[in-house]
Formats: sequence, C-alpha cells, structure tokens
Amino acid sequence: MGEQRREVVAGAVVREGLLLVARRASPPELAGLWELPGGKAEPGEEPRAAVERELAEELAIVVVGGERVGPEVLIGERMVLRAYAAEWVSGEPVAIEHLEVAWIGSDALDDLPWVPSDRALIAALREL
Ligand code: 9L3
Ligand code: MG
Repeated sequence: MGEQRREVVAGAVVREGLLLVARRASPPELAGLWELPGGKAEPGEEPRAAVERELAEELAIVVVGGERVGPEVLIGERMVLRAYAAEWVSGEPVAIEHLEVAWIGSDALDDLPWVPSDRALIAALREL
C-alpha cells in the first residue's frame, strides 16, 4: 500500500572540465530553463541504467552512469530527482527533445537559468 515516489534521474556529464546542460522545451512552466538531462526511471529499472537510456534517447550520446551527486530533490509529491555522475563515452549531444544543449564551466553554474529543482544541485556540481 502507499504510493512510492517516482525516481527521476539526471546525468552530470563532465568533459574537459565542462558540464553538459540542456534547455527544456516543455512543460510550459519549465520551457526555456536549463537542467541536467534525464527523466523518469522505469519501474524496476536500475537508476544508472536509466541515466544511460535517457541520455541516449534525449541527446544521442553514450554514457556510463556512475556515483550519486548532490542531494535528493523532491519534485512535488510524487517524484524525487537524483543526479548521477555519468562518464561520456561517445557521440556529440544533439537536442532531440530539448531546445538546445551547452557545455558550461563552473563559473557559469550560478547564473544559468536552471529549472527550480536542479538549482539545489549546483553546490555539488561545482565539486565535479
Ligand atoms: N526534472 C527536473 N530536473 C531534471 C529532470 C531530468 C527532470 N534534471 C523534472 C521535470 C519533470 C520530471 O522531472 O517534472 C520528469 O522529467 P522528464 O521526463 O520530463 O524529463
Ligand atoms: Mg527528460
């Protein structure tokens, strides 16, 4: 009994000292804001596998999911966001579902117009 929160996974991909970020196209209240790319894990799906799948689907890149990064962030009542470091393996990111993608330096973390949930991850992302 009882509803469990759906896990939303996000990948923190750092390459040559830059972090991969993506600008959301939807829903309207998040459109135009930046996030760590990812999405809902499937029921029973291992979170690092979900990171690998989501980044392949959304950005056409191959990554290997790794360690948790930063705090859990509750998204409303029903979802919890968890970020995972992800090692880039191959592919240049393509904005398949996003408006655009970018690689940013740590100096740009604070000023990026983040989706509200991901702002809680900034301090931990700086350490990567
Ligand atoms: N979300 C927030 N921050 C993120 C990601 C990947 C997702 N870094 C939120 C947006 C949606 C929900 O989680 O409310 C599900 O994400 P998606 O499947 O729409 O990407
Ligand atoms: Mg997504």
